[in-house]
Amino acid sequence: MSGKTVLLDLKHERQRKFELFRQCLPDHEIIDIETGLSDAQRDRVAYAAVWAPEPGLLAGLPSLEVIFSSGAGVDHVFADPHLPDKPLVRFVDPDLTGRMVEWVVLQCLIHLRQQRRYDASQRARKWDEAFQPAAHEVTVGIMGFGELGQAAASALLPLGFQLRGWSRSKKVMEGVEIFGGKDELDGFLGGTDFLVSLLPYTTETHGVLNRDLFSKLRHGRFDIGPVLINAGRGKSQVEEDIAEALRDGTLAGASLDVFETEPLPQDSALWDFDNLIITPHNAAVSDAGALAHYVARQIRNYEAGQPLENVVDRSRGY
Ligand code: NDP
Ligand code: OXD
Repeated sequence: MSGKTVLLDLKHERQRKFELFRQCLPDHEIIDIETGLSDAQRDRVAYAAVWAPEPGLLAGLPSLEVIFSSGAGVDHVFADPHLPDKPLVRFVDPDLTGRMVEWVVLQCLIHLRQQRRYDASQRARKWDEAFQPAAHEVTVGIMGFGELGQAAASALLPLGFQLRGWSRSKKVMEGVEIFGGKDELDGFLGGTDFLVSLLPYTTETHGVLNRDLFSKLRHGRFDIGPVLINAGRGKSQVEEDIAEALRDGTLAGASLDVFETEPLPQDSALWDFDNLIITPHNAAVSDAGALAHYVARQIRNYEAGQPLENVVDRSRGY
């Protein structure tokens, strides 16, 4: 074995991921943190592929050159207060993007077509004809208009939804009304019926999905809105506010894939709402094969002297 050492600290399917990394990088030494790390191995780790590394683990690797996040988000890596100043590469991949698009489109359609209501009516053997707006009458506003937000918009547009996107810097996409920065947030919210959040978690996005923000969404047009759909990060939402907003009608419905505390505690009030759809932070899982191929490709390019892709800008925090 001539190549450098790759340390894996990944959640789920560890053995499968270990085998896939070995297949994709046959010349490199692959070590899974679970099987233990000798001092000699620790000294030669050049690359680490991690989800939420133990604080201090990465700082204790003297030969570390590059850190790979196994997710698109990097907040769980930044949670390490001793994170060494090495390039941090996030996971940007068509498989992951496709999964997120599936989830967002599904949630928008469930709320548009009032599926939860019809499920309940069916259980009650009730013929329940409700007023049904069409997609073109509903505006989906996407907060966090990056890789995933733009891909979701591209899939929602052909269904007829009206689309708007909000991000820090203004983007350009045909058919999408674009908003940027704090100054344009209220304008963005005021015309939004379904709010989709695909924001990363940073100090700036902490708790942004709160009561005050929900009250600024467009109200009074249809019974089906406004709706909150969040697959960004749980700590960007205030769950007490979501529960209260669902109770008093400030929100007509919600779909949440991410939570302040994961797994969502048994005693959370969120479990009890009929029009709140809960999924267990699996809107877009990182496929083991896609991840191994992605990291291997980046390592091969890096070792051939080419620049790394999708390196996180630490000053932005995402
Ligand atoms: P990107 O970095 O491509 O996009 C992030 C977007 O958020 C950008 O448009 C960025 O603005 C915007 N943004 C960041 N901070 C702010 C802010 N303070 N105010 C306004 N806009 C802001 O990331 P991805 O699209 O690849 O991923 C987004 C997030 O999705 C991840 O960070 C992760 O948390 C979550 N995720 C969840 C998964 C799940 O299964 N639930 C799976 C994968 C990802 P700008 O364009 O100007 O930089
Ligand atoms: C991610 C995630 O960030 O799965 O990729 O949440």
